[in-house]
Amino acid sequence: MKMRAQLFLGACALILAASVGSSLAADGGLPKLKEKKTYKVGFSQTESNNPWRLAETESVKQEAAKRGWQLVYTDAAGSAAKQVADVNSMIAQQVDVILLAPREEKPLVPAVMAAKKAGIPVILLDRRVDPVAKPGRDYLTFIGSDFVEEGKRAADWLAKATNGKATIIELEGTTGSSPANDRHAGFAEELKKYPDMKVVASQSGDFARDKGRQVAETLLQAHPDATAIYAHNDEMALGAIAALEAAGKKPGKDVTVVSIDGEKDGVQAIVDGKMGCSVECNPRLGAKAFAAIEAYAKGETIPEWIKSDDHLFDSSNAAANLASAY
Ligand code: GYE
Repeated sequence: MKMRAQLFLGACALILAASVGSSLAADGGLPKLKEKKTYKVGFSQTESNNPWRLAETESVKQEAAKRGWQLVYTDAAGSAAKQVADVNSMIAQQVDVILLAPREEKPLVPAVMAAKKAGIPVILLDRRVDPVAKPGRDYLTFIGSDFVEEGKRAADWLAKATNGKATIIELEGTTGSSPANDRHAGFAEELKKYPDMKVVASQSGDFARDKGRQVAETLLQAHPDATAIYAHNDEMALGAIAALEAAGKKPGKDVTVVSIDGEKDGVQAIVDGKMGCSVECNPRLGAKAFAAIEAYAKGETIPEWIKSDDHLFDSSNAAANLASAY
């Protein structure tokens, strides 16, 4: 009986191995990548509605052109369902590697698994997927910033600027995305150190400027006593600044605005005294991604997380950084 069960399991494993791509590792681990002169790389972008996304896409396209590698580019236009379809189409086109900027944590797990099953290594670019999928096993690595740390740095900056006293409105990023989850968690965690700082309302503005403006408008009406706004990105912070001005308040004086990214309009708002600080989140990840592909094909060990080294912009350095911002 035991023997039969073993035979059955062995046969199942064989059928499974035969049905997936030849480059899938025998141990069920990461697909391998052969060393070649050029690669066909898929890049699945999540949306293109803000300067951060455009700067990221530009850095990927530039690096592909520089190396003479083929790029298959898709834009999911803010839809997780379209993004899953985009990845499936890249699998059908037999790309060598997939760079995936996943819109949300959970809905993109099946896309990662489908690529793995097809023998195509995946690199997560700028956002993570749900931790059921593991780096080094289901995908190669995550390249991007520490979002929990970004939230903490924003909280610490605000604590200093307000002497630890603030009534805060929080504008969250895309619901279910890793930067929104982690920036919320990091900020909340750090706030425990400051008993007189309180978030009185927190709502998603989907990382978009106009949505941020609309949500800020509603929340400011409900909480006219707010003294600070924490936005998960500059686009929403700029929307909030417009909402503050429309409500007859002075951003930077009546209400302190703190944010994340460091895009050009954000840095300009700091120069203008309307935004207090923006914790940098570097979108120029293309060169790192292509270097990781090359190293992996050579058989080098790739770290599970290739972390960005991010700065912080405030009135002390904004003017000096304006020219290099995107
Ligand atoms: O902060 C935001 C963008 O995923 C880290 O997404 C990225 C975030 C970035 O739309 O502006």
